[in-house]
Amino acid sequence: MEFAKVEKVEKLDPLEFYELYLRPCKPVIFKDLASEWAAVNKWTLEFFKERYGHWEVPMYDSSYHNPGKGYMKPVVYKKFGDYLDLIAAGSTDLRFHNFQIMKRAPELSGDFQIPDIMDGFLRFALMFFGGKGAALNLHYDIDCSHVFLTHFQTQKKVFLFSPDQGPLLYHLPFTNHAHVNVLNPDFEKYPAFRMAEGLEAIIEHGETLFIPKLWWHFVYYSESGFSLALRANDSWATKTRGIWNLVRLFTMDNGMNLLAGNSWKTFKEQTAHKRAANYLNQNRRKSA
Ligand SMILES: O=C(O)CCC(=O)C(=O)O
Ligand SMILES: [Fe+2]
Repeated sequence: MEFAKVEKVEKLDPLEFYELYLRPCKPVIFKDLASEWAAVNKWTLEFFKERYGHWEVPMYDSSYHNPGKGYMKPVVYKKFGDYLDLIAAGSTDLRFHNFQIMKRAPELSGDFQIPDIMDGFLRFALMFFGGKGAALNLHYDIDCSHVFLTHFQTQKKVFLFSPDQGPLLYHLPFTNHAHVNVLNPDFEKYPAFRMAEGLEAIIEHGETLFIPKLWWHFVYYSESGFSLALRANDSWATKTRGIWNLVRLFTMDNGMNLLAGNSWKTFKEQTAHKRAANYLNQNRRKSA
């Protein structure tokens, strides 16, 4: 599949950002949004190991969305230091994600700043660690925030799709995710995915990817590394929609997963396939 590259910008002011990217909801990579942050030079795998290596942390892998008891649960707990050694040594599909750093390590908050590129930043920061080759399923962020994802030390790739393409990605109903493997798609199983138009963001050390609200993203750790995600939400309408989504989707999906496991998964997949087929039919009719 061909992916257009997400453009990189420098020295963008808030007005330009608003006009060119925020209002049209268009992804972009800032080369310098984090350039003044102490974290850019200070945060390394060794730094985290020295300070927090003794923590027990939850690990996730590609079975994250398998139905049943393990649905969206950690596969194992590990000493953070051992995990950091593991990713420093090479490939593993284990990830440590959604680590709430302001809560767990508030002293690190001084190492980065809330950007002034737009209003509405939440005082809430998440960190993500992954080993070379690890990937995070196609999903959109359920709280409907815009995400500013700054990557450190290495490179990682994020594949992005606009919100209206959900049916082509086989969006699983009652969830915020989809199971198409963007890097190695099974077109027999997911034929409509051929029509999807994606973007590829290659984020290097110290660069920040802007993921507009509700945009689908598939994260691939081309090298072991870690990122910090800051979130912004400047509208009450989307904030309310985000909270409603969290309650509605999580309660329904988690409840049904526990009650029905595999048959709930099959129902979601069949619905996703029906919606993709309808989408293709409608488009065929339009272009006929
Ligand atoms: O970088 C990652 O591992 C996941 C990032 C992500 O999905 C997010 O910030 O919303
Ligand atoms: Fe995300």
